[in-house]
Amino acid sequence: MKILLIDPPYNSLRRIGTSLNYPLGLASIAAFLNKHGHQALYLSMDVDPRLPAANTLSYRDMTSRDDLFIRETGSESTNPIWDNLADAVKCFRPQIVGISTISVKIRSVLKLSEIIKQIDSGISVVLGGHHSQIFAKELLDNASAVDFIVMGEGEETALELAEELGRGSKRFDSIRGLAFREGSGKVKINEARPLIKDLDILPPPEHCHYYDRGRFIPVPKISIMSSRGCPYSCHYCATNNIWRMSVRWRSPENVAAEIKGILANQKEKYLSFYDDCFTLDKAWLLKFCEIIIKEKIRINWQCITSLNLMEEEIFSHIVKAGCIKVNFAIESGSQRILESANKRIRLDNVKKIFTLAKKYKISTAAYIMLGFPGETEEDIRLTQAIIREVKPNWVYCSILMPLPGTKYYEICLKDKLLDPESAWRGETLKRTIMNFTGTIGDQRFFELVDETFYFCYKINTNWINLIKRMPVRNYLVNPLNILKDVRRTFEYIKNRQHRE
Ligand code: B12
Ligand code: SF4
Repeated sequence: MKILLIDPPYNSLRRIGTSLNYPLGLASIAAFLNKHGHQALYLSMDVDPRLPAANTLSYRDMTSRDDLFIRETGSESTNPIWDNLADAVKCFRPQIVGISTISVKIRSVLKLSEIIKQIDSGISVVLGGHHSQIFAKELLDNASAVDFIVMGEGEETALELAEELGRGSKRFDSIRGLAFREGSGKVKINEARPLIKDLDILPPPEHCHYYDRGRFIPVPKISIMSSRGCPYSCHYCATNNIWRMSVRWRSPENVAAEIKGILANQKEKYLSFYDDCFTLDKAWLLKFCEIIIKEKIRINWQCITSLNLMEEEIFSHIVKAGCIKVNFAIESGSQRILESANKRIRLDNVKKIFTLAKKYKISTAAYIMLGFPGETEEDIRLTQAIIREVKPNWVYCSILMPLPGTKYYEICLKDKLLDPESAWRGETLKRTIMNFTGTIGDQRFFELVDETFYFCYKINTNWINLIKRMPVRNYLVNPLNILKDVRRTFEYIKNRQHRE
């Protein structure tokens, strides 16, 4: 079967720049389908590095870009992005189109599904990923352009569905992890599919993108994942809706083999590990570092982890294995807020870990978040204070979104802050910055958001940090990054003058 897998547009419709990140879920499904004789490609519709980056924008800018997203996903939109999709479908002529659904993109997903059906009603439209698995019934009841929903981990279910559609026998009842409409129109959600026991059975993600190379010159950031899942359950996080709290690791040898394959085929020598907690299993990590060092695999990389999963021994190993940046989720400088969010870190550890990172010359990024239920202005000041104290090289600030399937979503529903009826079609999350604190008035909250965004830019655009960014940007291998960064620096300066 010919299958087109789509990462739908969101930032590109908001005119916000995103560099090409391989969509690992779609690339993994494509690899699995192709390994079994199908012809699958993916199309990244959310990538345009020419547009301004989100972290150069103010609250007001963000809000106007949300309006743009709402308009461009409406029925009147004539955005060329939809024509590009139509061209791809007419040219590739897939029998199945699979679309990935994170909640903020669901308006795009629904529009894409309709466009596809208008082009050819015989194409099967399949959704998968976070949002569609939570709202499978509502979507199949209301969106006639959607035929199937793959619940949870997608590779095996997608393959069985493609085989069944290929046979034309329409016996979907026995496909575990599938939701669909029966002949009577009634929605049927089949028994859940167990998670894949051994991740090494999956082929490495296949980067087979179908996009118009003429529109821009993408320099892909290479993403990689060595595990699926996280043992924690922070109240704002949706990861375990798919991974169900179990953590599975690929073998270190299998990950090293993927890296060798990347090095053989790509110019890029910098990897981003997107594992939820890359340093969770110390024995695994030390073995992985040992292989990278022993086999002289020359690669630089970054990872994301939790502060309570770091110690000096880990720093000393990862640095030798090429790690040059670690992203830490601090989230809040208020221990009370961390506890209320079920975030298992102790702030007294933060300073120690950042000092160790400096000792091992590893760049650091800190994720922070504003807008926790119950958060006060004082808590936000504590978050700014901890960042001032530990001085990361980057700070990424986001505003809490009550994502479906999380504890905060339940709380917001209970407090009638969200409308359960319209959540399936993305009405509840169509704005990036909303105030769910319940303690700070809207106007003050948005002022604090703006102030903190600006506080972050100042750190991110500090000259010393720009210089420290150089190894991560890998200028020797990707000279185009120099142009991109010069342009971005001008954007920062322009915004800064405008805001000061
Ligand atoms: C890497 C990542 C990013 C990268 C994206 C890079 C990229 N394009 O790959 C960046 C940093 C840009 C990012 C941004 C955001 N992200 Co993000 N991200 C992740 C992360 C850590 C890994 C994603 C991944 O590759 N997973 C690995 C693959 C194998 O899993 P998967 O994508 O879920 O796919 C599997 C199944 O879901 C299913 N499946 C998925 N799609 C489809 C489609 C079909 C047709 C089928 C059959 C099956 C299927 O099968 C796949 C294979 O088993 C996840 C958390 C996580 N651990 O998954 C959060 C996550 C997906 N992100 C999330 C969010 C909220 C965001 C932002 C909205 C944050 C923000 N406020 O700005 C933005 C959106 C920006 C955008 N334009 O997309 C949420 C989504 C929850 C939700 N309900 O929507 C998650 C779960 C994080 C969380 N902790 O809650 N993100
Ligand atoms: S925020 Fe991080 S640590 Fe918390 S549940 Fe999500 S992935 Fe796990």
